[in-house]
Amino acid sequence: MTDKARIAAYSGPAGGWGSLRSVEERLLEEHRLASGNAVLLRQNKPEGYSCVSCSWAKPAKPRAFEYCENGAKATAWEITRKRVPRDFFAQHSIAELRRWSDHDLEAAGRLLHPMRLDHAAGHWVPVAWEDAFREIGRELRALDPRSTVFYASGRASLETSYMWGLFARLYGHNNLPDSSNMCHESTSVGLPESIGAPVGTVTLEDFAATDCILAFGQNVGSNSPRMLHPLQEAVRRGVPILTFNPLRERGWERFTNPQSPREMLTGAETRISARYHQLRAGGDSAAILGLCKALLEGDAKARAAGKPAWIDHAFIAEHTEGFDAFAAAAMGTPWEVLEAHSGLARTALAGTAAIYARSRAAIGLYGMGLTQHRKGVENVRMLVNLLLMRGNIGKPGAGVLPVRGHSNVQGQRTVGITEKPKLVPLDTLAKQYGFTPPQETGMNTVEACEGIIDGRVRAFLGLGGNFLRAVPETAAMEAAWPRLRLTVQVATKLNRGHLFNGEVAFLLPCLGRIERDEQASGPQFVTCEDTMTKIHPSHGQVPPAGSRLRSEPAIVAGIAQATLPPNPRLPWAEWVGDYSRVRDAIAATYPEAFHDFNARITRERGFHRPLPARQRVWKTKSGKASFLTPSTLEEDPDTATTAPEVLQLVTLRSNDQFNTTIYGHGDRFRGVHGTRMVLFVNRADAARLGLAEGATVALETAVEDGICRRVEGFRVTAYDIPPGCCAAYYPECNPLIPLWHHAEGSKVPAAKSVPVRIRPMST
Ligand SMILES: Nc1nc2c(c(=O)[nH]1)N[C@H]1C(S)=C(S)[C@@H](COP(=O)(O)OP(=O)(O)OC[C@H]3O[C@@H](n4cnc5c(=O)[nH]c(N)nc54)[C@H](O)[C@@H]3O)O[C@H]1N2
Ligand SMILES: Nc1nc2c(c(=O)[nH]1)N[C@H]1C(S)=C(S)[C@@H](COP(=O)(O)OP(=O)(O)OC[C@H]3O[C@@H](n4cnc5c(=O)[nH]c(N)nc54)[C@H](O)[C@@H]3O)O[C@H]1N2
Ligand SMILES: [Mo]
Repeated sequence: MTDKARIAAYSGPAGGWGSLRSVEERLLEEHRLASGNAVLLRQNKPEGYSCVSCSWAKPAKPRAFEYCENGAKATAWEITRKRVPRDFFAQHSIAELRRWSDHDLEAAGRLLHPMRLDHAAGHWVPVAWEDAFREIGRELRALDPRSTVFYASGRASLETSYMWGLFARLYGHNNLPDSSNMCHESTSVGLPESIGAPVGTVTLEDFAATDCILAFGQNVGSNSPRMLHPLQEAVRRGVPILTFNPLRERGWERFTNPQSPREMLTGAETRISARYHQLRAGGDSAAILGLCKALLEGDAKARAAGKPAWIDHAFIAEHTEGFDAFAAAAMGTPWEVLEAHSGLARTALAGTAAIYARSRAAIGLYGMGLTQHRKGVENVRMLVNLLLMRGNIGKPGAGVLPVRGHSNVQGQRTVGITEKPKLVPLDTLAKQYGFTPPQETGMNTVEACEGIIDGRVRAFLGLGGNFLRAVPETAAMEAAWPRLRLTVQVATKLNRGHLFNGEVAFLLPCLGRIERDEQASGPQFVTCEDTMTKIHPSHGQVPPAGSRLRSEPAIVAGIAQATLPPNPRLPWAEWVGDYSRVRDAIAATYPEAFHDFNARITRERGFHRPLPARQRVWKTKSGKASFLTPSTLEEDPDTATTAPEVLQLVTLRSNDQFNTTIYGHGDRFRGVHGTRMVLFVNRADAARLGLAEGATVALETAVEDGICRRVEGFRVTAYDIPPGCCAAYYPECNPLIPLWHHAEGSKVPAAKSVPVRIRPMST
């Protein structure tokens, strides 16, 4: 915590002048104030680049400024003028760098030179690209492929991701965990069971046609600010937005469009949510069951009085199964139980259900507040239940909308980044490349961590990301990591994950998506899929940060060629020379989604991949959309406790970070300046537990498994958060999350409810 640390309630809206100031500060820090603004004009445009921040959809007719505060920060971060010079590591040993903060490591600038770890010297030393590839290939050939893990963070393009997954399978494994395993995997598991599709059904056009929006567990102002534009337009049409979140997030309260001169000059604000429910963390299933119960009760009354039904009975009869059991469970659960688990009053839930019952077409959107729980998969399916009750899937203006994180995280799965072989057309791959793909299910993120801790995993290759910092159980993971034989990290900037390495270790710097990528056939572009299943191109704009950087496809191909026996059906070098050849290969593997890929991406500049659920074709076992009857309303049965001093910790993102990338030490919307070591607690809990405002405390995980998990140095801050919950930032809190505390079915770490005890610290 710095001396400048200050916490004071923020009175401004999301967006507004604070947003413009924040972007300017960031451009200044990266020495990009003049040129940065010009680059930003080409963000999310057909001939421009796709934002490297979140995966929110790009409109067909972009605005002049199709970017937001945090997209601008992500751009500034990538096109920074700061560089890690060749002799940087000779001056800064691994041991020293471990004492640097996450912010300071990345602030060193762009990585420029491939590096090999010199253990004796204790630092990274430059290595030639070809020597690196040769040695990685030699190491991989000596290992059992099934003891290796190829991680991908959700930023890599469709082209790179396809090559990465293919390389893993040719080499002999499906150990392809990705950031999605910590994120929307609860969606990828839950939605297929409910509606027979792993992705959301909403398109941007639906926002223009909807007349009701239900928003669960997502922080729009910080994490997908461009969504505030369609939300603002919806509010102006009188669409009620019904929000469920333990915290009063400013983006769901009010917004001033920083790109509207009128709003900026007059200070006009749009009130976003019509109703704001501050439910208990983990209370969503109970809240949704309450809404459904209120719908059932309202429906019975309305029909008895000869009024229009509250439930779409015809849709339910024709398109769904499991309704009767679900309705019986809702009716059989007493209101007191629903109130206790959700933390919401019956009257509040009934009022919101009545608004929903009057709507014609509703969207249900959500983020990590639903997925990162022990019951994350059930939470997602419960939201679908609520939508199915009124036929809100597969009609204009309606649908389910997981708001994805990384800009191509959804697309990676589409082109084969998954540990589950059943999600990949293995027969097609076998024919296309003349090999026998591995059939065995691979490791996801949690399983890869288990394998690293128990020694089964011998090598870890990371295509971007900051695995070690993003996963739970930091202490055990950092201790186990150096026992790996081989670690390879492909990255743009230095992070803590690069300071823990195997016996043989490489750090390979790559081009970012905003940079021009010249290959043998000329300038290349890549493609990504957004959260609304739209595929679009991204063209690099600025010169590369350094002349020795290689593109991600070139690095993947380099390692693959050095590892695999030659195979004339795998033209790695030609693929690197011309990415349209990779797109041809993707089209051959996935013809339904990607037929005529190159022609369509050039001609139409983007296309939606087909989604049967949008047409009410349900690719589920029963051929119908399926109601889930919840197994329990206990949010986190594996750590349930009644001890009064235990609070449920929610781990949060600030408005000044992108995952483990910390742009600055503050969180404007929550009134935090100059620090990230803040513990938000309910005022009554603070009084009850004897915690003085501003006191410094430690957090300890309240589970009995023989491991002491503790993080120190948080400043107690009374906050508007429901009793029994507290909140602090990710990734600082990751050492507190037990590896086994994850969602049933999807294994997404349950980062939104970690039972903790608060311990005083003498300062
Ligand atoms: N600027 C910026 N943009 C980002 C990112 C970033 O770090 N910075 N990260 C990207 C990535 S990878 C992702 S996955 C997304 C993440 O975006 P979000 O899905 O918004 O994730 P979080 O910031 O973790 O916040 C989740 C929200 O859920 C609420 N919440 C917590 N627990 C519960 C609960 O039990 N129930 C309910 N209903 N709500 C709850 C929190 O108060 C918070 O508002 O954003 C993406 N975009
Ligand atoms: N406690 C807690 N833990 C969480 C979460 C939480 O809410 N709470 N959220 C989870 C979620 S939703 C996610 S998605 C994960 C995120 O996990 P990751 O995706 O693994 O982490 P990031 O912080 O996004 O990765 C940042 C690093 O990516 C590298 N990078 C950036 N751009 C590029 C590029 O173009 N190419 C390459 N090769 N590298 C690049 C940079 O070196 C940078 O340091 O964390 C998860 N962990
Ligand atoms: Mo994410």
